[in-house]
Amino acid sequence: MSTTMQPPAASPKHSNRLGYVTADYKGADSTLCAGCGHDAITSQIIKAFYEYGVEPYNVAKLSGIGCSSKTPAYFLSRSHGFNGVHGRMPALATGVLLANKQLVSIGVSGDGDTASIGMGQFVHLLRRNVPMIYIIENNGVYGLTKGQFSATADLGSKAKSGVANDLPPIDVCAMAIELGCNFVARSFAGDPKQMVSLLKAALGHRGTAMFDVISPCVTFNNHDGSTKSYKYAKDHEELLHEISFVPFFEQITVDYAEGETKDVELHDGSHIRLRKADKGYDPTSKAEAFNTLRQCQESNEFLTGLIYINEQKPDFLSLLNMTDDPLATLPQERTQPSENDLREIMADLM
Ligand SMILES: Cc1ncc(C[n+]2csc(CCOP(=O)(O)OP(=O)(O)O)c2C)c(N)n1
Ligand code: SF4
Repeated sequence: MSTTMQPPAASPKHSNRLGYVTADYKGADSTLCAGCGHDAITSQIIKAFYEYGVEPYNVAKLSGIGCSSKTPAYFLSRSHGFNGVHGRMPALATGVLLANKQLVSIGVSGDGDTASIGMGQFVHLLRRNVPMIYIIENNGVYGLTKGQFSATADLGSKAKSGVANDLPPIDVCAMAIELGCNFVARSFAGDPKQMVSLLKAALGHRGTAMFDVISPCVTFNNHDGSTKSYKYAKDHEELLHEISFVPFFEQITVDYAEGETKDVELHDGSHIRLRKADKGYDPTSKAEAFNTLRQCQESNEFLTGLIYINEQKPDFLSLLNMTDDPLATLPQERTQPSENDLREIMADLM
């Protein structure tokens, strides 16, 4: 991964540890509505990848269909990208990582793309623990097709037209934990500090890092009856902890009083440091994660922060016991059986 690379000899003054400037992490100009939460998320992705020091050309950006799925065009223009079919990004991401496990992979999806049309693919991505960051830009509606309710819309929440949603929501965080996902976080597009820390921690995690971000659709879902509006999110956020991220290439020092913080060491040796907000929440306990999510659902609050983490479970690529060299870099003689071997196989079948 990029983290072993040395900075170029002459780095500009404001550059990261690899010698890149923020502009190296930007993409095309956004064509989304002014004020869309998705654009705020794009800015935090740019910041997190810059601060963590990821080699831009070593990144694979993947998405499906929707306003959210357009956003990979707006960050990291020097990386690889594939905008797939609606809801089918997990299969693409799995293929990409099987071919080249050295790539840092980030998928951006919508709540419709993930929890409605793409649900079947999403659950298998989590179950397999495919090593990637998977962001759901969750606005409770299908923004691109003009604001119909998605499967994450809360019961009773209202559409712009005033119609109330009469179906219960799917909580993607609870579902992800249930399916064995080992990094489950939730944030709000209007909280850049929390988002950047969580994204950097996700970069240090090996396995699927599932990140649900409430991202208000200012055109179709930002009114009084909506539970995914900026105002509702600001008024009903239940913050689990304050978060800071300590990269592995810096010396780790503890600057909080004992008993007030929880340090979680990630696979690359970096730390995510959780400073207790109003409760001593333990993100390594599955039972606590479920209970807290359920309590928040009952009180119509939404939890933000690192909801669940487990650094022990092997990811999909380790389980497959693949070659050290990425498949994409192997010469033909290592990927294709010889003519003799093929003849023997054919003879066995006769
Ligand atoms: C197979 C298929 N069915 C339906 C559509 C129409 N469609 C395009 S985007 C979209 C919804 C996207 O919603 P979401 O994933 O929530 O993203 P948002 O636009 O809200 O960011 C739908 C239904 C499509 N493109 N392809
Ligand atoms: S329709 Fe909604 S989700 Fe799509 S760009 Fe506009 S504000 Fe964003």
